[in-house]
Amino acid sequence: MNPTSKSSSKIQIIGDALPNIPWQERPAGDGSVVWRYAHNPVIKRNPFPASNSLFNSAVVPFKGKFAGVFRSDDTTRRQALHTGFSDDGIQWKITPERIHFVGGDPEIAAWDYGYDPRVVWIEDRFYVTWCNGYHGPTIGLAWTKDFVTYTQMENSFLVYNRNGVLFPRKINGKYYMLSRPSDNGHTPFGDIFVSSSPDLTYWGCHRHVMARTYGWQGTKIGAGPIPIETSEGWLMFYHGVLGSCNGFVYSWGAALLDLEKPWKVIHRAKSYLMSPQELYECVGDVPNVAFPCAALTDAPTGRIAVYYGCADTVTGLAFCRVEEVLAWLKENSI
Ligand code: BMA
Repeated sequence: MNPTSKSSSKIQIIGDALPNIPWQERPAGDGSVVWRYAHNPVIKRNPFPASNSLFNSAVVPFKGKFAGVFRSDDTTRRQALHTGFSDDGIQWKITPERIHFVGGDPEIAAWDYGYDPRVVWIEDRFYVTWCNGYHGPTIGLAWTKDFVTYTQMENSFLVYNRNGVLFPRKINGKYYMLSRPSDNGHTPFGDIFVSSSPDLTYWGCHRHVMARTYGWQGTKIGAGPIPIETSEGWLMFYHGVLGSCNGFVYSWGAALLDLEKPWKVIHRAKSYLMSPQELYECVGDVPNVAFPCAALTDAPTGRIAVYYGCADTVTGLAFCRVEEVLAWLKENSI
């Protein structure tokens, strides 16, 4: 594939236009499917004094601009979620006070820790999922309309679980969520599953989606940004973890899931799309981590901007085009 050639393919993103998507063209001579923002990291580690690190965060279009939920580990190294706003998706104002969820059943609402948020618009509001501490990590769920008040709902699953990622619409009348059952530590295993729910409270019909395999995705895998609906299936970016002699290495790749039965994998990447190679991805609090949690899309042009955590310290931005990712996926499928 020549990634710089204009594709005549009919692959389309099903979604809204986002003409102000943060964007840079692929640098001349760069043959990679995904390319990095030239001024990464787009968000540095300490946008407010008590922040030790700012990474693995979720952004969405909001009122013609952008908003998001951000993971900041503070200088006591507790993990919390913060709101942020931006005019352009590049310069962010992050609220120093952490999000205080309201409305949750007191039995589950006591705050322990929260990290790795995802945010999605479904029907009439934004939903936030995150890794929520409740006798160990599970999937927390809340909704907001204004990024000021966040109403907490029931935790979606039993402990231990991470990487809960909602689909952006109901499928055949049910909500769907990807997740990665795990353990209470730095889990040395993990496959992606999908569950469905009539009401976002009661989850069932759990189906296996993909297993860890080898190499960059040999130890565990987990869904990344909200899946992107395309004319050919759900485009799911996901992280894969390699166990090296010196610890875990987090890269990310892509898969295409069936639109009606999202546990059916149509294509799955053999090789990674991005591995930690830049200094800010390799050096930080946790070396060698590239961990995507959000993607903005501009449907008419097929442009995609991915936000990813770098070395559990800062936030990076990368770009790709849907028709090129899918062409690459078809050629590089397991
Ligand atoms: C996972 C989570 C992620 C983190 C990753 C690499 O278990 O804690 O937030 O990015 O490990 O350290």
